Amino acid sequence: MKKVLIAILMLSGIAAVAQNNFQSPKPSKHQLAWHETEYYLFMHFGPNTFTGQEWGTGQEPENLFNPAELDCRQWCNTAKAAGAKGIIITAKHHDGFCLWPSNFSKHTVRESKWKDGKGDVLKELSQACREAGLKFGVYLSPWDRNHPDYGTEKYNTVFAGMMKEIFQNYGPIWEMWWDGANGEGPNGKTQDYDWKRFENIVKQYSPKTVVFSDIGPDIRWVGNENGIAGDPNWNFLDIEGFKRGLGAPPTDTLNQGNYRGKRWIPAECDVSIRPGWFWHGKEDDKIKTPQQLFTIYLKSVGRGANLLLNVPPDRRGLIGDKDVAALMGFKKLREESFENNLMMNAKMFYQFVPKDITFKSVDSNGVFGANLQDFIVEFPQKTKINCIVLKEAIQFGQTIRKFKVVLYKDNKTVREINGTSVGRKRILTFPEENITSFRVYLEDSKGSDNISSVKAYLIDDKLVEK
Ligand code: FUL
Repeated sequence: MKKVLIAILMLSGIAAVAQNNFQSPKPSKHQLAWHETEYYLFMHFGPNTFTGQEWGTGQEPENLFNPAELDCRQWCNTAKAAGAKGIIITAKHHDGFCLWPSNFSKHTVRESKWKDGKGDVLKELSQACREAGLKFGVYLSPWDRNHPDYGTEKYNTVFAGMMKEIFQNYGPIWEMWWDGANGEGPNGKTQDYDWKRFENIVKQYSPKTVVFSDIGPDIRWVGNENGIAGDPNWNFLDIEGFKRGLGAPPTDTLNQGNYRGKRWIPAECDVSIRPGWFWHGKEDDKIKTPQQLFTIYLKSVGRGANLLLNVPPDRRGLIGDKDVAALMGFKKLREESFENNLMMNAKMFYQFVPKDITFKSVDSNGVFGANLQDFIVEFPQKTKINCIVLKEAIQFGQTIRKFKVVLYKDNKTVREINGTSVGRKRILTFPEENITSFRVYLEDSKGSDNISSVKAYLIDDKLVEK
């Protein structure tokens, strides 16, 4: 019954709007689940935490690493309370130091005096994440400034072996992060990575893991480290002829994706809560404010991407109070902004043929699962709004290319907003208007496009992007 209804809606939609002939790629099951995680934390932690550097040379003595109060439960409690869905940890940064006692390296926690060489950050964090119901992800830098085999074919076996250890001993691994930075190793040589082999290891040992890199295969870098997705932001990328690292697509392509790209490789926005990726005491007073984080949220999640926010543990092995306070303030702003959906008392009308202005009321609570391409929302009385949140049913692909929102006050247009991509979530903000109704319609459609949800809010004026 429901299927028939949707089919009728889809057919009617074809007549209503201009058509494009784009056959959208679709997300895999694991990518779709990844989209729903929306916001999660990054943690840069290692010798740099103790030296004050951002890129360690790989020559740092292992004993430097000694986080005497390390408590991964505190990290997880913080992430949970912040509303983040998971944690991705730098298991090995460019300095080559492994936060687990890898059999493929002599530069690890085992060689440090921390817990007399018996400590294992990946073990503690993977367990704490499991207990807290958080996803657990691993950043593993291919570039290694310490490993003696770096720059030779042997290093590919080292990297593959490290991945296997991680999958087998600390899984399930939700996301694997391959950094694109790639310089010289300790002997001045660069490495020719065997990416095919690395990809096969994921397929063989952890097929549910989603892999991030400049070119996926599952998730792409957004092209900047400011947490800002493109507008538009297409979930597609063409990767033929491109490589990870130096051969990556141009950053503006990564930022916006390819309009008619052949693969579903959505963007993840990585950004740090502090100027640096690692904890540095001198940056304790440079932590982003809740309001700055909210603006980043609007420009990442609000443009259909995911937000990976870096919150680095300090030398004690704890997340500092000031970072925690900023995270909680950010959570509060999200809650306050989106707790009161003004659509709850509104009436929805949809129309399929623009010339035939006969509307039918379909729903009164403003949230719906049907395919919609053109509809009007009517409030019972004048209502102040400055934010509309649209969602596209991305399990069927991303086909909305162009849309328009028109705000009316007593049948007079007071504002028009033109948009392009919607994707998983599109948060539109605009100066506050006191309106009686608004219309949303797609101007370039394949007929199977669908907005799966619409919500309207009045958020704090200070937070609105004008
Ligand atoms: C970059 C690295 O060089 C930075 O140190 C940091 O890890 C960032 C997330 O990725 O490529």
